[in-house]
Amino acid sequence: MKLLFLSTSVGSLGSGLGGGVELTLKNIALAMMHRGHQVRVVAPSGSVLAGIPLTEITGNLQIPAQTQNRKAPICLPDNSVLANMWEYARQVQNDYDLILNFAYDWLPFYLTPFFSRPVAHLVSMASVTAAMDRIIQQTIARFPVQVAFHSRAQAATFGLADSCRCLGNAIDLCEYQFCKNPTPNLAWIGRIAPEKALEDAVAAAQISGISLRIFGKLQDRDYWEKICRDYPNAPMEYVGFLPTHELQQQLRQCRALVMTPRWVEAFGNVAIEALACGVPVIAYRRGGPAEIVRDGETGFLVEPDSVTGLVEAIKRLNEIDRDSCRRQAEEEYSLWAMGDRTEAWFRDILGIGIE
Ligand code: HBI
Repeated sequence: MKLLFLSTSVGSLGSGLGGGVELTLKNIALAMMHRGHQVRVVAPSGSVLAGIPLTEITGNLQIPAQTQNRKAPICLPDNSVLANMWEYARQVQNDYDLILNFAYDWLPFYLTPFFSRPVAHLVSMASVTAAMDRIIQQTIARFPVQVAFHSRAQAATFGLADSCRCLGNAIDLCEYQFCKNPTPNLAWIGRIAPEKALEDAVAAAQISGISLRIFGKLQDRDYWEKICRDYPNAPMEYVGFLPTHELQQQLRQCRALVMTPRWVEAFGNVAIEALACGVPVIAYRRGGPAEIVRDGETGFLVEPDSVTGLVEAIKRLNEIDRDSCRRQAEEEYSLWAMGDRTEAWFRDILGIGIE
């Protein structure tokens, strides 16, 4: 197949502004190319994507949807990079079998029926604004096979859990080394912001008397400083934001990863990064992570917002076999497994069976 991927519109690829979707786009592109399909990625100028054909488009970036309130109107800046990317796609569409959109924006969904080639959408976040909810629901009603999510919990936030196609996600497993004998430390990974509820993990670490190593971008300084004031004696250490190679070197030495999302995570990439290192995951039973962790086998699922539940799970960690964590990552979250799911989706859209 000849595939055209249109990237997120909030930042150039490699800037980190695109968050998880940068990794998702790269991994799906690699998985498709490994299978002999042709891929071209269209992304904002300044993007970097080693080894993958790339067309850079100039223009002004979109406002991140999660900063908008639910009733926010649909907006595009003057000289919108998103509009310019879709004008390019319109011009070249006949050179491709399928166009795949990764942007969480109104325009690509609205344009779906205007294209002569099928436009598919991989939705990267849970419900954030009314305008996006409506256009996603309208698009899936009209093109039921062409919209996919990462998890059922994410689809459920749009009221679409029953009819949704879920792709999960994937990481390049050879970037993650397994560790059999860890230190006693716990890990927490994520943007330090209120919706990630770091304070719950800090409270659980303090009660358990186990050191918590914190990795990720310090997005909300006031929030971080409040945690430091509220838990002055907590056994915690802020390590910072590390690139994948260094992150997994630290993560794999930890006893477990603690995930405390206050909001519905569309998926939870850090959960599969931990499993790939053999690190059990203790997560609130909420959002994407609740569909990843095999409760009692590769980690524990805990009553949402219950610090006591986190503490109880931490006590039970010796029940988990670290080899089964790595095995789950290999079975479900490898590039190959994701390639199977994505290729099957594309074949369904194009109406071609297994050759
Ligand atoms: N907001 N408007 C808009 N468009 C996107 O493509 C977008 C976003 N916010 C976040 C985001 N993409 C990525 O960080 C996803 O990985 C969530």
